[in-house]
Amino acid sequence: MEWSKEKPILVAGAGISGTNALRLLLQEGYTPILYDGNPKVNLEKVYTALGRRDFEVVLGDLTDEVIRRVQLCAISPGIWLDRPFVKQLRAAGVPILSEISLAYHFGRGRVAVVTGTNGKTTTTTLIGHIMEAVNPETYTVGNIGRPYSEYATRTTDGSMTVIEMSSFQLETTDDLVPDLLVITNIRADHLDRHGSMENYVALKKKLCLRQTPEQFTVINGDDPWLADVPTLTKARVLRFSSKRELEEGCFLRDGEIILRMDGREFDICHKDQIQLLGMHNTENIMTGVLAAYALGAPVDIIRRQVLSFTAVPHRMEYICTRNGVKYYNDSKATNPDSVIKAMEVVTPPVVLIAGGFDRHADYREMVESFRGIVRSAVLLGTTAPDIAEAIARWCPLPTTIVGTLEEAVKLAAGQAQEGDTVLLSPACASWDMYPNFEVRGDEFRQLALKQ
Ligand code: UMA
Ligand code: ADP
Repeated sequence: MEWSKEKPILVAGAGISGTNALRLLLQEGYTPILYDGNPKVNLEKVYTALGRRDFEVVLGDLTDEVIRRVQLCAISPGIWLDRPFVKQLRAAGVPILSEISLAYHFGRGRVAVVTGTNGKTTTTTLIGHIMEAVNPETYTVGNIGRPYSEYATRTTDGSMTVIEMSSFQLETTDDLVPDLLVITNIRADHLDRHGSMENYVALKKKLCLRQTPEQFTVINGDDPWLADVPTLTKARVLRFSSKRELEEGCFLRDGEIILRMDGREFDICHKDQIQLLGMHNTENIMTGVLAAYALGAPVDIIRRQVLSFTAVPHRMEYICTRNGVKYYNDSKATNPDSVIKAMEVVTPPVVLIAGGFDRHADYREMVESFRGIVRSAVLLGTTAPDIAEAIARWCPLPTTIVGTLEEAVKLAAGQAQEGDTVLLSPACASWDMYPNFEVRGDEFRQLALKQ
């Protein structure tokens, strides 16, 4: 589809997606209008990032006059599609596309998309880490915190773009057909926004529907939610499994990560040689191995890059040891399932700091995983009372509710005994108290270092 350079393009959201979408459109000679629902949004930040202020800005409510003028809207992922202005744009026939779709319009070269509920960032980063060693023109972008729009015009026919995509971004991405799609796993998440598990699962799978036979979809072969993927896509489906040997794909044999493809078998390394903790990370490594192989990476480079790959910040990130107590930052654990994973790898006893933005999750399974591991819990944020109630009901242990992360770390440091671990693994998004999980994790890191 051709877009007019004269008719305005609405960029909704003045965060990092919107700012970079705006930059891209201005660079390419289009006429963007920046819109943000928050009348007090910090525009200076946008102006400084772009080094210019010669574009129209609308804050607060979007008027009919603006709606009539625009040809399309590039929307930031944090904006829910049930917002009145989105409905008004749709009623006026204005196409709504994600910032990812906008960038894809300008991007070139091959594209790999990584989605799924958990492990997206780790897997995306690993695929990027392997592919960089094969092709210096590799870009790792998307929900990982680096908007695709910032890099799209740097890509060439020879480049490789690895995009982490959230369900929010997938909602308004219809035109992107990835050369390789990864779906790491599916668990209930973001159901407040997507309404039902069916809607959420359909979003995670939607990009495989238009793939062609020379393309690839990599899936978790043990995930029942993904069992129908081969019937949905024409792409070649590759599986990984941490539970059983596969005829083709990537799996574990006596702790060795085995890649079995095209009639050959490669021993990548032993799982204990990986510098990341836990079976879920072994799965992430297997996903990355399979994806990189499908993208044409030689096995010796895959092996070398897997062995040199280290933890991503905010994901079971070791911070320091103070008075014999180890501090770990798992701020990116924004749902109960991620906390269960943390319980599998952490060294007990644990003083757990949890709680945050309310997405009406069910905490029962999570608090049951605390048994024998968590010494005490320090809770904060909107969900603190709900988690406290779940603990009292399913796994009684000393629990305190506090108002700030500073109080939480101080209290946790006081409760921890030598040899314990203080772990921030919130089970919730940060948005009730912080702009994002990185700010929350960075604050935790600072506080831990002060103990
Ligand atoms: N806004 C409105 N109206 C609304 C909601 C928001 O105008 O109804 C405005 C806000 O006032 C604000 C702007 O939109 O100025 C923020 O946009 P945004 O929330 O989309 O944030 P960005 O800074 O653009 O960051 C987004 C992703 N954020 C979300 O999906 C909430 C980042 O993922 C992503 O890294 C970034 O784009 C680059 O692609 C964060 C995230 O939490 C890390 N993702 C979720 C997750 O991983 O679970 C999905
Ligand atoms: P995402 O980007 O999908 O949120 P990350 O790679 O950032 O995933 O990891 C976030 C958290 O999710 C980790 O701290 C860990 O607790 C959990 N996690 C990571 N990989 C997996 C996996 N393969 N299966 C289940 N949980 C995982």
